[in-house]
Amino acid sequence: GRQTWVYDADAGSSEERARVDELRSEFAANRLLQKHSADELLRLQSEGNRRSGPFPVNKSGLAAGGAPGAATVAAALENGVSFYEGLQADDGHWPGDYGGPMFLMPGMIITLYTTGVLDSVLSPQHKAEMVRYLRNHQNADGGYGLHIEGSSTMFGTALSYVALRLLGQDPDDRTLVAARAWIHARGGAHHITSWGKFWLAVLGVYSWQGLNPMPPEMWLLPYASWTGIGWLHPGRFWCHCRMVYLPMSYVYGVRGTCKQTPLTAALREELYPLPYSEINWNKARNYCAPEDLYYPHPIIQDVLWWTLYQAEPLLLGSRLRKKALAECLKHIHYEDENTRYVDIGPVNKVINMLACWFEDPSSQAFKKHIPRLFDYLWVAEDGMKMQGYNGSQLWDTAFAAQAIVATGLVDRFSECLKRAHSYLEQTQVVEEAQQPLGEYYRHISKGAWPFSTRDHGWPISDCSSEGLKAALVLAKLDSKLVGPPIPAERLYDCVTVVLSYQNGDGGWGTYENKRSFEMLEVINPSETFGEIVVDYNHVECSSACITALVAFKAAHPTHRAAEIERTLKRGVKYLKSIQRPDGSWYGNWGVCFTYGTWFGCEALAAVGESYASSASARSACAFLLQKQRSDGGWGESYLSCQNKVYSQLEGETSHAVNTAWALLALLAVGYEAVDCKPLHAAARCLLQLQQDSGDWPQQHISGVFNRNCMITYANYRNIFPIWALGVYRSKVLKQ
Ligand code: LAN
Repeated sequence: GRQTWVYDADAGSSEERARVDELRSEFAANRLLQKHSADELLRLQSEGNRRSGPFPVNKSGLAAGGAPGAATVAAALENGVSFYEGLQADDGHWPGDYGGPMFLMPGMIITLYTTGVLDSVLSPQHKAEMVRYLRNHQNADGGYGLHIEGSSTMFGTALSYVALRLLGQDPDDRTLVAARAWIHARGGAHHITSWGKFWLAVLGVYSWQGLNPMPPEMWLLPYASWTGIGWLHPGRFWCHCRMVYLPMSYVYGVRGTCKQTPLTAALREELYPLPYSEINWNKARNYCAPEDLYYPHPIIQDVLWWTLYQAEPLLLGSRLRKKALAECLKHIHYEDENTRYVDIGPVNKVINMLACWFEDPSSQAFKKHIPRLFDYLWVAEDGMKMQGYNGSQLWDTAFAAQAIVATGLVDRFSECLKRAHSYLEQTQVVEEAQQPLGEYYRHISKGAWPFSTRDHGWPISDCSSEGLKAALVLAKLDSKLVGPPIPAERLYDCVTVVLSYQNGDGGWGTYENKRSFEMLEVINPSETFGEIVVDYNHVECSSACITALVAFKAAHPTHRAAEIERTLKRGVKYLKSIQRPDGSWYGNWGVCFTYGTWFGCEALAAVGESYASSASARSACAFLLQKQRSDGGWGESYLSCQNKVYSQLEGETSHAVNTAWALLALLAVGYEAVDCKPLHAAARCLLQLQQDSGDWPQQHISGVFNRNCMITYANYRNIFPIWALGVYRSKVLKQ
């Protein structure tokens, strides 16, 4: 599943190279347009694709009411899967763009610059593609968002500015002049969020005095809850929060700083409208540009950080500090070794690397980090970006396999399914992380599926569940066609993991059980991310685990039957308890109510509830139908995620992925028994949006994390329309 990019000047034919250039310029030209008119972009994109489409589908008659012709749907599916099969890698997964956040690549570039390896690690082509990306994603006002679709923030702008400068761009360049003006108009780069302050301090263009403390000593607190203070132990944090603050507190604890260079000296002047020496660092600790503020610090934080700020001079260089730093390093090395230096995510990946270098610049650990940086890079028509993970390989493959099976075209696409099956088999985690797990605050992993690759290996509740469902669905098919099933013992291990993830209240979180309580969110200092301190329950994770256990029970009715039964009862009760009064579920990891409601409906359906039998299903349908648009589709804006209120996409065109989720949800609870008209309209909308190549257009961003940051799931545009049309064909057209 590993994806890396190497530049090859001779790759492809001259026509292909010309086409690549054409796509890039099209993207760059449309970029600003997109900011103003998404519909226009879509039109251009589909025109571009139409030109090269090999399988024109007859779309006549689609505009009329009623069911689309069975032959049209069949052709669209054949075409859609055939195109998508062409994107599959030899090892069976589907590579895809997992970019979106704008704050990741600058951290990597600052790390490479600080450790002195920027020029030896990144080729000139890597750098050129990164610059292309940063130019493409500048907003019309000169700033940069937190993510590619967001309005400008200080976090995005100051870090992108620094990245462009470290990549060799001139301060008089138009892009940089505009970005600098944006920064200065808002007081200067010291108004950046706390994570931004950290990166600027590492680079030596911001004072460590201007940071709220991140004392590594927190790792020396007792863990036990009866001590009271134990509730604050990082071992209880959501793993992503814990793993980011771990190396951050190490680097903070040693004040790891880049040596001064002419470039960093210049940046000290460029980033602020006032002289560097006149900045009041103590005050700057709590500055945050209003554009960036999503979760303002509660007063209790200001008190806490003030107290720790007073204590910091005593701790710096003390014996206690030494002990705390050693404890941090122990956990950093454990994480590196257990993920083969991929690390859990893009943020701790580069800060761990930095910590290893500050510990010992000639260490093996630092060297081992380098090749794994490339796992996070992705090049597309908009240039090179750092992704939100080392890819979404397993997640996409598990969905894709389920989607393709749902089309009924198993014989036709058996080779494709066989490869996907093999990827599932090879990616299941078969060994525990190094023992003792408890000492490293790790949950069990044996039997789980990760989000990306086996090398990464962190277990996740819903990835395990989707992996399990895909494995079960493939195991039902002829193994001569789709390859041998994964042995039952390994599925049992997965069930153990899925069961272990259920929390006391019946719900499921992401990587671990809930180890503390919601109120601890008051110490979330990140300003721009919501709900990072606790591993909360989610409708997606809960639904995925419920549906997986139901599927497993059907295939293996005697294995842990009573336990599974009890788990399901509690799970469904929990799920209903978080359904909103309007019938929807809030989606945490996709946009947004359409995504959450799809998961909610699938879980209801799995335990036998339908429109006819369940009030919960009826209100979910009512919610969805009320949001259906005049073109028959759904189009939800990412603003739903941050505001937690349903928000329609602007423009007339619906979103293929939202439409597919809504259609799948309605079909799951049997809405076809009530009224087929809205379902026909949704199917027509998906057919209408499909390009002649069989692809669907890449529309607005579909993924999200921590309420406020969006993330691209490029594979969704193929997987979900295929899946929804497949189920539509079998349930409604009865084909
Ligand atoms: C992911 C990616 C996968 C995602 C799903 C499996 C889809 C979801 O159902 C559960 C949550 C999970 C595992 C998830 C959590 C947050 C992640 C890890 C990410 C969105 C990928 C990147 C993001 C991570 C937190 C980014 C770094 C930023 C921080 C605030 C630490």
